[in-house]
Amino acid sequence: MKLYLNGEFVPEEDVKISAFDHGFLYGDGIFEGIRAYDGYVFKLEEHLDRLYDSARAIRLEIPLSRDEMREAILETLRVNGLKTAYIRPIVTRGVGDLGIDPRKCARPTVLILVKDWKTLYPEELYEKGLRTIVASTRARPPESLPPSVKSLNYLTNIMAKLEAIAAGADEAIMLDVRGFVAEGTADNLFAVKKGVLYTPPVTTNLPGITRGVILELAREAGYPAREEYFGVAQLYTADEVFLTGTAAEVIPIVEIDGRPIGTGRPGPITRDLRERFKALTGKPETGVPIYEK
Ligand code: PXG
Repeated sequence: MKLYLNGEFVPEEDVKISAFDHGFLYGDGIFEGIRAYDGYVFKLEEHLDRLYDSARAIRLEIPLSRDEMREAILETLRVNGLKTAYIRPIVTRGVGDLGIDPRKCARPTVLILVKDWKTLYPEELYEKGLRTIVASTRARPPESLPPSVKSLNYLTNIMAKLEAIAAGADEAIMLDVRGFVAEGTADNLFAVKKGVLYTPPVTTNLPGITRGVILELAREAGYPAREEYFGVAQLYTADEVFLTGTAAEVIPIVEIDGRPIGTGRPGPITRDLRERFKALTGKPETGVPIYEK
């Protein structure tokens, strides 16, 4: 693959990032995780909105206009002849000095990474569902870095993931500092009880693009959906629980802390929403075309 690096297309093995880049030294930067399906970049405008909002929140000026960024993403896909792919634009504070002072960084680094990924997880995982634990590591409170900033700092989430790995589970569920359910380590969370969907407000988690699509699909399908805080007990006693994210799409959770959720098998509403989600991808109505039609 050729990657976009500061305006040029560079073979991935030749991409060089400075050891003094503050993205590397301090995780000072932001990113997006986007997918293209069958020639259309899914919800590209929503991802661009979030990228530019993340940048603004950390006072990082992306050296490309939004139109230039959109074009750079599409051109990176074209240069590699990709129609179905995973796309990761990354913008760091840039090359600076030792010491965190961002004023030493003259120009942000822009890297657009693409990968030829058709399916990220084996179908079997969706059929079986995930076994999870509730992590003791709490999600970062909005009083420090707001969770809406998709920053290069994932250590809190990685700590939770390590707990899941140590417990022999597939994934961790994170609580906020008050003990309410927040999200997965790289996905938003939904619970279903008596036909109603519940997901925490985005004050404690990333405003996921997939989360937004699922809320819309739920309304269309006639499932009432509520954005409210709930605790671990509501999670244990839910009929269904699932995660949503660009990489995983919609994935069922069948076990939490050794307790089966509902029947212990992926539930009908999770399945229905997954099908409805899949039907939306690769369409001009939900994506930006990579190639002229
Ligand atoms: N919460 C967090 C903390 C995330 O990092 C989501 C929710 C889901 O958002 P979207 O917009 O994707 O529906 C994310 C997603 C990956 C990967 O490649 C994905 C994310 C972060 C790191 C890795 O699986 N972000």
